[in-house]
Amino acid sequence: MSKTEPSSEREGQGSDFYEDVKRQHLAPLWRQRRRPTHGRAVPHLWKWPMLRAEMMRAADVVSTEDIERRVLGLMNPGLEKEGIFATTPNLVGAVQLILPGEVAVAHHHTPAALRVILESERAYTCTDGERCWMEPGDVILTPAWTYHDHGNEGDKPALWLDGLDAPLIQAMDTVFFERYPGQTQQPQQELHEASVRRFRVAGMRPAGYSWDKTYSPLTKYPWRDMVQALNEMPAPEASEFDDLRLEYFNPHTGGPVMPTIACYAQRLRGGVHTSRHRHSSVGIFYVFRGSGHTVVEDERLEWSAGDIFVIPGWHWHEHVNAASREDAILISYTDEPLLKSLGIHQEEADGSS
Ligand code: GTQ
Ligand code: FE2
Repeated sequence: MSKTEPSSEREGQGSDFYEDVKRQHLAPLWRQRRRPTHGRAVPHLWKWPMLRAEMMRAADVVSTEDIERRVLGLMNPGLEKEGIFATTPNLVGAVQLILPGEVAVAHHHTPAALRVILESERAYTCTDGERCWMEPGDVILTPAWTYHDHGNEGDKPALWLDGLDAPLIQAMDTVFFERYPGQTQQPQQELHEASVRRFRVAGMRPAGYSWDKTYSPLTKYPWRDMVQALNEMPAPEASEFDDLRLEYFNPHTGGPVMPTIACYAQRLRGGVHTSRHRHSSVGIFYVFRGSGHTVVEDERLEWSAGDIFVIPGWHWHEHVNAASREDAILISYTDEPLLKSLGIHQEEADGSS
């Protein structure tokens, strides 16, 4: 790389040149600001009582009859400054609310999404005709271009965390969006949660089953199965960086749930203090159970059930759950499969301690 200082330029040769090239929409690379591009997003924690209160206020301000989705985006303070609606450069986390009796109309779009359910009794998401009931801790997919609508048939507010790759798709100028033609809700198959039944028992699938999509054929990953799997996970499988961690995976390929987003659940046992590491993929975490803290570079994020926090890419981090405490469960999603598919995922363990 050339130096950017004016002193590096040949005496008297520069002035007209720089104006001329700019006018012709050319830019000298050697004058670009040199900066690492993994330092824009910052760690941040959103406390649940604040989030919930602001969501309920949003319900006073807008109705789902007037807006597409009642959603508050989790704006990364480092990206917000640049006017980017994002939690990390590729992903956005957002909290959504629908009230009893409300529906969020059917549509589809090129950004892919998943939902981590926070509060819900008899609310559902319908993905490409498959109605999935939402219970706290469930993970539900609405992959790129699948039609989806939400409804609440219970008598309590339904809240969930959305995770989308919208910032990435926007950066590529490839956002397409359509309402479901002619109807607010798409037709639903009579059998609810058919995909969950299809793969009910791990390691088994309907004979001759075929699937040619880029995402998981399993639309919903029930919380009960996740908790059971974490509880039964053999202790020797624990990672020094993540303690007991399971991936929600595509049973057809063994890969991540969607091409751009992977999803994990981890159990941090009482007394665990994980080793520090960093990787170029990000993490957006929902605290499903328990409390503890995560040190991200020099910030300490104190979390308890309901909170949401973000660890940006290439930030050193370690998780701590005090010995006296119950096990904590974190549900998280990440752009790791995106970076891996490009062959640029980087990770590093702390060699200094
Ligand atoms: O629920 O369909 O957070 O379309 C952002 C865009 C949620 C949704 C978001 C969406 C949705
Ligand atoms: Fe949507």
